[in-house]
Amino acid sequence: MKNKWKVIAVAETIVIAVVLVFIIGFLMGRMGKTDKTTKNAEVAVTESINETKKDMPAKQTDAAPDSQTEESTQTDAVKEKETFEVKEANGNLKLSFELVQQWGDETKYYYNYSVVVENTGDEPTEEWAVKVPVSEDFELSSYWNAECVVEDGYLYVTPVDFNRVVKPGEKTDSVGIIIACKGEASFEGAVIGTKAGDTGTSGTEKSETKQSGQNQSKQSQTGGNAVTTYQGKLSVNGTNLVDKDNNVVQLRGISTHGIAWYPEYVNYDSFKTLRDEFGANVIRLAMYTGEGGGYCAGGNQEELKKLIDEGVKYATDLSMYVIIDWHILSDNNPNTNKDAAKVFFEEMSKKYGDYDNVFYEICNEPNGGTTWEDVKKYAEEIIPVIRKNDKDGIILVGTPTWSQDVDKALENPITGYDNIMYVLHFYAATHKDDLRNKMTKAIDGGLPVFISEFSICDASGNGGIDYDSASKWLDVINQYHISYVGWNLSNKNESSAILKPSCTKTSGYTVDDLSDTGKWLVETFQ
Ligand code: IDC
Repeated sequence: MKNKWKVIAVAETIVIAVVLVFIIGFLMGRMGKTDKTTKNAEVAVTESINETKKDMPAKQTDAAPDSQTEESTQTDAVKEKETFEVKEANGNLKLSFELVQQWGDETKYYYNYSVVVENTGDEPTEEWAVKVPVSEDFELSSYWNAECVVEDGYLYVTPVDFNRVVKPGEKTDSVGIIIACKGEASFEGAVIGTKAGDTGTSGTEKSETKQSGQNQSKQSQTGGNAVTTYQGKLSVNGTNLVDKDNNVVQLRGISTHGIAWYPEYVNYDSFKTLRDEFGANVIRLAMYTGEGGGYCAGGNQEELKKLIDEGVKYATDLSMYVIIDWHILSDNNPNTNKDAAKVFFEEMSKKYGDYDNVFYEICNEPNGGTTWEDVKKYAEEIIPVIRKNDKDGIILVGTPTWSQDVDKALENPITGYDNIMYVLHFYAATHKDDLRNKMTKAIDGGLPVFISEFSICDASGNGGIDYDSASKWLDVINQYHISYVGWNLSNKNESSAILKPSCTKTSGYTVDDLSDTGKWLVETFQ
């Protein structure tokens, strides 16, 4: 019996062993098969990459060597870099596009490039912006570590926070783009500029860009992003402010308080801080005419003009736009001090007729029953005075009811002159849908509108902030690329002042020094 059980036990062990061998064999077979399939897939990928590479235009990375193993294909593609270099701009910025990888078929090629901005100078670069003319079939597939937008035939690359400052000898950190196009990727004509006002002349490419004619701005362009760096001389095209290549430009900045009352903020470092720390590209120099201490109300005219001259100089040195604001208010009607205005603007335009960055705002806020016809009559006397010396500088014309009645200007605009814009002012806690709609209707009707003053509190310049209304205004402003200037640069104890009352600095402001209005405002510049 004992032996019988032994035999059965041995037989059982054999059966189990056979079954196990079978199972293991089966599994091994499966694994081998899987392995083979993967290998085939890899070969297919490799072939398709090699195939693609063979079809690539000559300028692109050469086909991988035939001997290349499957495993190394992708990595080698990464290693092979083709670099498009843009000549140095601004004396210290070098831009290059380094090919990281490419793939695609006959219909479309994808290219992954690193966008490398290198600072070869001694000063940190505080801002940079890249602009590349692109072909019609160009598509931006994805991007990272920078903001990218394609508009009117150009790809714009601007830094996100951690890439804004490029220290001497350093490069941007991992900015990447994936683009798609039908044939060869090209960065011909790419330019790099800085917020400091370098317009990015990078050798011959710039003039090619200009002649390409790809970038005609539409009459009333909305959506997308406008250029917000310094772009040299501007003009009015349809309802837009544009640069010499017809790119739509949006100015974003801050108005001084009355310079008679707060002259201390008109200094180089102050404007530099607004530009570098907060991203402003325009400063408005508000010179009250009617209020006590104002230009036509007992103010020291020579002192006030000296302040304007200094302000213009600082802004110019900093490549910022600057608005000379004849700040009528309690004097209601611009015709009240028309003669003084003529003399003033004659003098200003003589001095600044050749400047690219100076705007003339000829009447801040007509009010007190002043009609558009009154304003127009005044404007038609002041504009020729300016035009005698400054053929094409931008002139901002205020509108009745504290610069709200742009509809009246649309009904009967000033004719016979270029580069005229009409002013709208708003205070978000007071002015809401009605004024917003009035403004968009006027723009849609063809009126170029400039917001040379606004705040997010009520129309007294004080009171509570209405963030909800403010954000609705901002949406419309950006949609229509309207230039906007926030009231006011001072530490006065009122909600519209951008500095806290406790801040006694007159430059070097930080976010902590800003009032709630100031914080909101500079946030919109970023
Ligand atoms: C306000 C100032 C305030 C000053 C007053 C003088 O914020 O400190 O005492 O002017 O009248 C405007 C004017 C602008 C006003 C501002 C706020 O253009 O001069 O500034 N405001 O009231 N229009 C609508 C509002």
